Amino acid sequence: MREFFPKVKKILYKGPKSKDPLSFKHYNPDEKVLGKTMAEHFRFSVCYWHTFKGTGADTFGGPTFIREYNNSSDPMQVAEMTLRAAFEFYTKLGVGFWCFHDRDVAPEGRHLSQTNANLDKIVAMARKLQRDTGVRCLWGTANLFSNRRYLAGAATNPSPHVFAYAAAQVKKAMEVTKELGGAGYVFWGGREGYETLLNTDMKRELDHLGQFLHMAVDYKKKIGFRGQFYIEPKPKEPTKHQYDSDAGACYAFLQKYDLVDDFKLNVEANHATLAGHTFHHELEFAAANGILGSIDANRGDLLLGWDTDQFPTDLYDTTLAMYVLLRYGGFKTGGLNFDAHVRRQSIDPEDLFHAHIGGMDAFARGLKIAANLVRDKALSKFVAARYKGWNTGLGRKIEKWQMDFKKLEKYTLANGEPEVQSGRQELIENVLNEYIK
Ligand code: XUL
Ligand code: CO
Repeated sequence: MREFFPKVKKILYKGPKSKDPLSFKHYNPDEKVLGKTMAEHFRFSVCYWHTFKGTGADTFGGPTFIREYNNSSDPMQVAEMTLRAAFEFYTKLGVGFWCFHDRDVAPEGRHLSQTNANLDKIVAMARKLQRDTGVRCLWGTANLFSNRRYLAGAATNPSPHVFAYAAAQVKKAMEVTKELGGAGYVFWGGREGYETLLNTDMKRELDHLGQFLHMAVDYKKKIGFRGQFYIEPKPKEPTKHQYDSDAGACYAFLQKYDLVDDFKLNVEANHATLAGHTFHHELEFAAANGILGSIDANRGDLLLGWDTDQFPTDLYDTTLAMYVLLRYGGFKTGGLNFDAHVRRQSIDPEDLFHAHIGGMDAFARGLKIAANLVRDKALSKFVAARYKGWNTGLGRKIEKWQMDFKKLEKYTLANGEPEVQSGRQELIENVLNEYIK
């Protein structure tokens, strides 16, 4: 079998002292942390679009990466070689999952039926590769944003014909995700938003999006696809404003359109910061409302205002993400998908390995630190102390709905001025720093 990454052997855990850049220093898949192995905690996934279809191109210049698997003028041959390279990569890296868009894996044909036939051919190959390697599909999705027809959105397009095309595409993408045993299916509203309100009927567009997602739920039931549906919040880019702007907006949308039982969120780090939130905030909001499903792991650049999708290396971010996950019981259907790409100058195939190894090690360190925080109640004891008034007396009565405004006024008149307490922010930040090692 032809190898596409001949310089790289299986990546092994060699411990923190290892000087081998192609080894894990912290991610040890079989090591147990709080009762589960690291592999079970993370359910790491590699994304197809950035890792195998990324070219290094940016707005100012064309491709910089030269890949062996791209070396053919026949798009289907490229698709087949790329798929083989991808499964070689997953196996050598030792991840259990992969994620894809329909158009990442197979090229579009002249019309939809040709496109679907291309997809079927590649999906049959992928099924076999999954069986041979044991690598599974975390989620599939449809690319409803690259083709010219989607310039004004897909489900929120002013044209019902485009809405129909998008439905046909999602129908097929769901079918192939089911065929691959996908644990989930993602809806990222790539262009579901607007460039200017001056030409936009916002209410109608939102209603159409709600209707589209209901049709997807109906079809899911019809074909017996058991994967979890996710919405992936992102506030802008490519459009000026996207309707799924953050976890809060998604939750309100799902509730309004009666979709909350059928969807969870796929929270992405760089999308959180674009929305003016921390990754921690978006995860905590989603988890607290019971809709945290999966994670797209990456990182932005504080000095740049766009979605740079860099590999995660920040230990505060990975620690706090794992701290949320641990406290809310971890992934069920979801996993940690690296929706991240190497920089334009990182042109060697080995750079793809360095990037993923770094991300996996950063999360492994984050997990261990978060487990120590949980075990020692290092942060939660401050939170518990801060809210202890709600466990007895007045607080307990309020939470049990035994009080109303009149009774609260009576209490206040009888008890005078409330005591105030320190929030201890600096102390708690110091405690967190003691754990980050
Ligand atoms: C875009 C993005 C997507 C989704 C899948 O910013 O994150 O790649 O994850 O469509
Ligand atoms: Co993403």
